Amino acid sequence: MRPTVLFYNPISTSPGKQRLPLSLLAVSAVIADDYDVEFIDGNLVPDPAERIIERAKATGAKLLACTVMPGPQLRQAVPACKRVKTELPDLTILWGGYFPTQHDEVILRSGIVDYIIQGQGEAPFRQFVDTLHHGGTLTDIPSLGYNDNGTPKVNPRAPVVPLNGLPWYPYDKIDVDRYVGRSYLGKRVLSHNTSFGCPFACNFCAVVALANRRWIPESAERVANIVTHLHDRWQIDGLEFHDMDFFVSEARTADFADRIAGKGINWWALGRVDTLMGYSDATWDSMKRSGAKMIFMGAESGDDETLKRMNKGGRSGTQMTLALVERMKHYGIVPELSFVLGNPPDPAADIEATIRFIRKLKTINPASELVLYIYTPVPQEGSILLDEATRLGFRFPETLDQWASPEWAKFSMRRDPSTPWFKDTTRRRVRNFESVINAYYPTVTDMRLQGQWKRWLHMLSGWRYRMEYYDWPYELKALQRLIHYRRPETTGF
Ligand code: B12
Ligand code: SF4
Repeated sequence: MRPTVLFYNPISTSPGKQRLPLSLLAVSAVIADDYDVEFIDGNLVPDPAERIIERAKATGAKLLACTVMPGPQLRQAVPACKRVKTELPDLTILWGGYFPTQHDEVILRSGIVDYIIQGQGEAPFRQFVDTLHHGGTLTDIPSLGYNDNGTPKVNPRAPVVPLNGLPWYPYDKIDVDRYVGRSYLGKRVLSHNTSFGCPFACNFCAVVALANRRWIPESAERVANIVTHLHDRWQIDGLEFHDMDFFVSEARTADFADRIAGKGINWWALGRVDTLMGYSDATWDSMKRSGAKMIFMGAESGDDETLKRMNKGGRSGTQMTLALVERMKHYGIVPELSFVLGNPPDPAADIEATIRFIRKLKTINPASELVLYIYTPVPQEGSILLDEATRLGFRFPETLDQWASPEWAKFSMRRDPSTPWFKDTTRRRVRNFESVINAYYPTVTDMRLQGQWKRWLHMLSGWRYRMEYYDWPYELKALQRLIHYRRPETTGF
C-alpha cells in the first residue's frame, strides 16, 4: 500500500471566493506518483482540525504538510495544528510558504510544528517525504528548519529548480469545480502560477525572502498547454495568474499571448510598471487580442523619494506610472494599482503626496483600480524601512499565539496595523479618501454595480472630490454598504 500524505490549506478568503490551493498543488505534484495525496482545505470544511485527525487516523498518514501566509491563514493554522499535535503527537507537522520563510524561529520554538521548509518547495519537499518514509537524516535536507534540542536551526537553501521539468499540478486529486469562480474576468474563472519569484528587492515585500531575487519561469508553450487543459476540461473563460511578476520576459508574454488568442479566455496578472512600459506596441496588441483584461502593478507611492527609500528599483517612477495608465487606456486594459502608504518616519506626508498623485492618475485614466495598503514591515536584511521601524519601537511577535491574535492578523492584512508611527488619524484619512474616490470613480469591474447606482455615487461624492474634502464621509459609506459593491481592496492580495 502507498503511504498517504495529508495537505492542509488554511482558510484564506471568504466563502465562495476560494482560489485553487496552488502552493500545495505545486509541492504535492512532485510526490503524487509515489504517494497518495489528500487535501483538506479550510476554505471548504468548517472544522479542518477534526477532518485532519479523522483522515490521519483512517489512512495512517505520517505527515501533515501545511502552507501558511501571515493573516487569517495563520490565525486558523495555529489553533488547528495545535489541536492536531495534541491529539496525534506522532503525526509530523511541516509548514512551508511565506510565513515560515520569514519567521522560522517563532515557529520552531512553538512546540506545534516539527519542521519548516523555506523558499521554493518542490525539491526539498520530495527529499523530506522520501526520508521520512524510507529513512535517512532529515536534518541534512537543504532549506529545512528544525529544532535542535531547543535551538532552532535552518539549513542553507536548496538550489532553485526550473519549473519546466516539474510535473503538472495533480488536478485530479481535488474537486476543481469547487474552485471555479465568477468575476469580472468571466463566469468560470480559475487560477494558475507560471513563475517563481521576482528579480527585484523592494524592501516592503515578502517575495524577496522567498526567492532571493531569482525569477524562474515556465515556458510559454507549457503555460499555453496548461491553460488549454483548464479550458478544455473545466470550460474556463477567465484566468488569474498569481505569479508575483508574470511579465519579466517580454518574449515569453508575446509567445504565450499568441498561443492562447482566440480561446475566449480573459486574463489578469501581476507585473511592474517599468517592465510593461518597456513592452513594444506589438506585444501590447498581442496581449489585448489574447484576452488580457486587467493588470495589477505596484505603483506604491506618489512620491519619487519614497519610491527610492522603498528600493523599488528598475526605472519605475511616478511619471512612468502616469504614462503607463495612459497607454493602457488606449488598449482598454484596466490598470489595477496598489499603493503602500504610511511609511515611517513621516506617514502623513507620504499619504498626502500619494493622494495628490492618485487624483492626477484618475484624471488620465478613470478606469484605473486602486488598492491602498498600509506599510507593515517584513524581515529583510538591509531594509532601511525595517531599520526605521525598529528604531521607532516596532517588534515582531515572539509567540505563534500572538501572531494568531486579531491585532496581528489585522497587521498582516495591511489595512489597519497598530504600528508605532501610524496614528489613528492617518488611518482615518486614508480610509476616508478611499471612500470618496471609490464613490466618485466607482470601479469598472463590478458586475453588480449598474448605471443608476454609479451615477448616484458619483453625484453624491462630487462636491467632496472637487473641494478635496474627505472627512466624515458617512453618507458615502452608508450608500456603499447598502450597495455592497465590489471595491478592489476586497480582492484579497
Ligand atoms: C493566491 C494568493 C492569495 C489567495 C489565497 C491563496 C490560498 N492559498 O488559498 C488570496 C487571494 C485569497 C490571498 C489572500 C491574501 N493574501 Co495572498 N497571495 C497570493 C499570491 C498572489 C500567490 C500565492 C500562490 O499561490 N503562489 C503560487 C505558489 C505555487 O507559489 P508559493 O505560494 O510561493 O509556493 C511555493 C513556496 O512558497 C513553497 N511553499 C508554499 N507552501 C508550501 C507548503 C509546504 C508544505 C512546502 C514544503 C512548501 C511550500 O513551495 C511552493 C512551490 O515552490 C501571493 C503572491 C505570490 N505571487 O506569491 C500573495 C501573498 C502570499 N499574499 C499576501 C497577503 C498579505 C495576503 C492577504 C493578507 C491580503 C492582504 N490584505 O494583503 C490575504 C489574506 C490571506 C489569508 N487569509 O491569510 C502576501 C504575503 C505577505 C507576507 N508578509 O508574507 C503575498 C506574498 C502578496 C504580497 N506580495 O505581499 N492571497
Ligand atoms: S517588484 Fe513587486 S514582487 Fe518584486 S520585490 Fe518589488 S514589490 Fe515584490
